[in-house]
Amino acid sequence: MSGDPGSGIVLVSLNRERLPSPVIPVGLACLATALLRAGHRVDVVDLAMEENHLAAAQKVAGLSPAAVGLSLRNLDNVSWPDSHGYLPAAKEFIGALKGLIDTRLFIGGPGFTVCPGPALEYLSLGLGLAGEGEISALRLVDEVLLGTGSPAAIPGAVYRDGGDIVCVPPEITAPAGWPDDDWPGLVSPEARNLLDIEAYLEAGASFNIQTKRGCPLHCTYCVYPLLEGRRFRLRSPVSVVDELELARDRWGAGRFTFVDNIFNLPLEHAKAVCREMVKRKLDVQWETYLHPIAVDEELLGLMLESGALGLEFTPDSGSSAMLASYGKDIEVEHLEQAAKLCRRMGLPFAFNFIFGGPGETWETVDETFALADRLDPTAVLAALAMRVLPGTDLQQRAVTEGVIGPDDDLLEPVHYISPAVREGFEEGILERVRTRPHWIVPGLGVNYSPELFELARRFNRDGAHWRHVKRLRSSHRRPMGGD
Ligand code: B12
Ligand code: SF4
Repeated sequence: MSGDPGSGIVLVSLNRERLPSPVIPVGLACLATALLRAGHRVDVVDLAMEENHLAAAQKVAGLSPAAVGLSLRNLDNVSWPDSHGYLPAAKEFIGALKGLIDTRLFIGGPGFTVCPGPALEYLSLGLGLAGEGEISALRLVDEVLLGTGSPAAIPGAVYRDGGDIVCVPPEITAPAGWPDDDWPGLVSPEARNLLDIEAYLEAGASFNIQTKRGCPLHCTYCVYPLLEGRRFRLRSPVSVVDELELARDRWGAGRFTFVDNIFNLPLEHAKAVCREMVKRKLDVQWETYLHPIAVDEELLGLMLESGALGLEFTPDSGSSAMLASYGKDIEVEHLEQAAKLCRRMGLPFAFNFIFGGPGETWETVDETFALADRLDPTAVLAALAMRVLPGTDLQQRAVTEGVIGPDDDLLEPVHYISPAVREGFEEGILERVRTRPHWIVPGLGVNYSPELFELARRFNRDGAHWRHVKRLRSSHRRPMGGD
């Protein structure tokens, strides 16, 4: 073991994934904001920027931290059939780090929050924090890691008690002493400065900003409301656009993603953010996800005026029966209206579909294809099978149908595929997309590969490759995967 216990906290971003694009570790930066505001010294080691695990572990050890916070964004790529997990690499890094320092480690982040107990166990760690980091992590650092308190009093704490792992339920509260405008989601410039933003932008990342947290809807497979709560908590449009303007001025960021669960709910808040951007005449481009239920001409007009490049809808299906089965609160008519409006206003748009969830049959698959043909989006992004995640209705359904046992911890990816389409599933979808050049199927490698992303970056430095897929496909030798 080496190194004096210093007074600083080192935050480590474990994420090395570069597809569909590298992602600036904004969650870690939120945490850094809170720690810096409370007077802690904070350093960041970002594994996406490091050659290998050992070099990164040595870098952390060299900083002699008082405590090390690990940010686990992704468990796996939620993709089928080409599923791959990120936990083995994280475990390897943690093993290397433990060999170099005896400082206490704690872990958090969305990947951890989805499966806290099993992840703690698998990674052989003793302390974690599920849920939002700003408040609880600060308490964990001050009271437990640098003090003598017990994690039992800290919302979201996950710790070992004898042979058991205890999970204290997370709580959602605003940090004391923060201006209302900054909560939730603010990342201070000092915190972003700890990251190599230039390198991310150079590698094709978009600058990520949150305008709110929460989602009150109940889609059957989705963990977002479990991660962010079911109540919308809105950040002031002025604060959002201040962060955006600063990013443009300080780092030359020109392309942004609003990383809300859904940008346009509540509709008036989305419009207010756009209006603030228009008012400041920011020459920026941006992208986001929209719910088809809350799209009107005024919103699309403001989006265009403020620099939106295009928008993605996530209806998950184009079949009425499947929309109901997925708990989507959407009718086919909402998709029709949204598509019509986008086309009239000249905004590129994509639909995201998930095939194979509960109730899917080849008939409902064909209804979705027929609707997409009729509405003719710029692109379609299709996933096959649904990753079963803890705490969702889908988990219950999978237990009832015997796909998983009631005690399956779901750390290893399990994907639900409706029995009616299971046989010949990949072939059936491949056959249907073969004649549709604007369909992207990541799990089957259709119009989705590092080479294609590289091409998109080289020729169109303005964002998501789906907007260019038709053109890229025709200029690329092997556009269709899975063959
Ligand atoms: C927007 C988004 C994207 C965008 C990102 C765009 C961009 N430029 O940033 C896109 C579409 C590119 C994307 C891609 C992917 N994503 Co995504 N994404 C999200 C989403 C909706 C928001 C993420 C976000 O930025 N949140 C805002 C920040 C502030 O919150 P946060 O990261 O959770 O951080 C907070 C806490 O977690 C905590 N915290 C964070 N770190 C730490 C560390 C410590 C020590 C502590 C104590 C606390 C803590 O404090 C933070 C502040 O409160 C989430 C779902 C969700 N609602 O969280 C999924 C999510 C994070 N994505 C997920 C996945 C899997 C992926 C992909 C692998 C999917 C794929 N195959 O393409 C890729 C990976 C990309 C990559 N390079 O890593 C999963 C991860 C969990 C899992 N199931 O494994 C999620 C949760 C969705 C899901 N389906 O379950 N994603
Ligand atoms: S899929 Fe979207 S709308 Fe549905 S619960 Fe999840 S975040 Fe909310």
